[in-house]
Amino acid sequence: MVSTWHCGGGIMIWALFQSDSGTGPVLEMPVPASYNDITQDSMLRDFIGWVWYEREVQVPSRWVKDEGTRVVLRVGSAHYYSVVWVNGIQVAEHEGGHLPFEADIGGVIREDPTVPCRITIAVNNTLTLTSLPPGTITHMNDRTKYPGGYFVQNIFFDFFNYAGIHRPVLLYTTPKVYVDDITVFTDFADSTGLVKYKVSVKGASSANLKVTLMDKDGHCVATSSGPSGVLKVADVMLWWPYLMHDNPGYLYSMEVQLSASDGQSTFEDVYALPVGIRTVNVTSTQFLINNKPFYFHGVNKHEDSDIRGKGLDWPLIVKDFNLIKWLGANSFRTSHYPYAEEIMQMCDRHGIVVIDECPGVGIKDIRSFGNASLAHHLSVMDELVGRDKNHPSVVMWSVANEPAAEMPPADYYFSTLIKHTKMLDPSRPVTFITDSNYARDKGAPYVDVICVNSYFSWYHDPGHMEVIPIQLKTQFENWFGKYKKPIIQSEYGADAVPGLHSDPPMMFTEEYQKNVLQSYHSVFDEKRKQYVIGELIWNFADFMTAQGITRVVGNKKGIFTRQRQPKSAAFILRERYWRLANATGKL
Ligand code: E9O
Repeated sequence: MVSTWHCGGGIMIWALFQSDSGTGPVLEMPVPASYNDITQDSMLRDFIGWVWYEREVQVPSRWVKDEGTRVVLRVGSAHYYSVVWVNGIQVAEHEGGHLPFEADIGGVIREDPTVPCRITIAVNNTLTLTSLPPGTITHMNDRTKYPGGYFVQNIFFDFFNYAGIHRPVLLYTTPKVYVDDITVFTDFADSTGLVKYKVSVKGASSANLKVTLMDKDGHCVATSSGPSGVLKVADVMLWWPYLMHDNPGYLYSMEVQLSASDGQSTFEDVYALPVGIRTVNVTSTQFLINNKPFYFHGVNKHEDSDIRGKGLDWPLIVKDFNLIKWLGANSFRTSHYPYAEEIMQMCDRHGIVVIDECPGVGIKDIRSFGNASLAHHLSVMDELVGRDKNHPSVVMWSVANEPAAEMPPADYYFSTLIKHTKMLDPSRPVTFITDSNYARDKGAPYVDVICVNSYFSWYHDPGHMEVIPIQLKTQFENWFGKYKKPIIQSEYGADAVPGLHSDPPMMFTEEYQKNVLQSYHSVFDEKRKQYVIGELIWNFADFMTAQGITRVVGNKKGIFTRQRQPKSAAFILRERYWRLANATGKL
């Protein structure tokens, strides 16, 4: 949560130092971007370890002079572990690659107002058994095979472990006394909307707070004062998903005005939070938004593109939203880590429903179920819920993807993790995505919705599409029979190299991908009348992976290429999603 943004954004060229001693090559490096694909150097593409970013900025002199101004440095995300210095003084340290962190740097820049502000950010992308995602390092000590000091990073997920400063680095200011955080819970009764809010203030023990809720046209619809309260909205416009209503993604604006005094000076701060009024509930067979059944017909995504890697890129973001709408998709999962806040804000505005996933992907090694891993996972959920709790588009938290959920410690691990997430946010269901066996999955008892990934005729029975109807039906019946909870097919798909064709279809051709999808769809159609509440294709677009014998320059399960051009399967899905949307009808 931040107050007024004063400067920042745009592409910034930073200097990147590559070696421990700081004597390695110094490169120009754009931020935001992964550093891996920017140069022609394969060592930098596959680099594991520390890199240093550095740049000088000139901050406005009134920021330096005015002790009543709080100057904040915010890093949108840096992968994976970061240490930040300003003018050589350490101001922040953060573990985790997909969530923001900040430092109050006012004290440091005031020490010597004559020098420019030098920002240094060291980033290390090494993954360990207790990082999220986890990884291990293998040292290759056989000198007859490998050079001295040779090691490899092992990861238990397939997307490329892009590294660097992936989201904007901003400087902004607030007054010394400021709005630190806002939490809203929304509800409605008949035509009255309810916004229960809580505001936390920092920098003073008390402050006057005025809260105003404005509709889309800027008309005030409710007011309140004080750090908590309930705003009542007559003739409420609810927040509805895309394709469910003529006016999806309706947002009010909740303006919090703070005034405070420390005896000598007065402080004023203002923060405007977009608020969508909606409810989410889960029954044993349905997912309800505003008490109406919602069927997820959507995609799984990645933050991934040519050259930029995982770097935030506005043209790409807007293109992806246009493609999502073209497809008639109403939802996506942030596989397998939190996406940029800019994306979440767009989901709110466009009514795109989100399953918000933390970076708990590839928890496969039993040592990653220990106390240190769990403690870190809990704190990542603190950060994720803290960042995304007010987005109406977020309807469910996913705490992990495809963990080894059949291992004995998974029981305690997931019961603790899910309980903690529900404590942080009692208003949303919680899940994790499983690919384990229904009878042995130790985490499934704790989830609200069963989310299953399966790849029949791909990783299992490759080339045999005829098994799909039988195996998929069995999958659904087993999970529902045991748990009596609604089910989302959270991944399914097949690789297709664009331009490869064969009839009869063969693996890796566009026809094969199309036919796999269609076989799944016929079972979804049967089961969605009962308890299947969603289908998310793997994947929206092709994406880069580590090199390996199962990947031809990346994972090709996209229905769009990495450059966002449609494969044949995209047209199948488009036809289906619009049919599903039209069948339910708008409210
Ligand atoms: C996770 C996703 O990140 N699910 C994978 C996707 C894939 O295409 C990946 O990109 O590989 C599938 C899970 C694979 C299960 C493998 C089972 C192998 C049995 C022989």
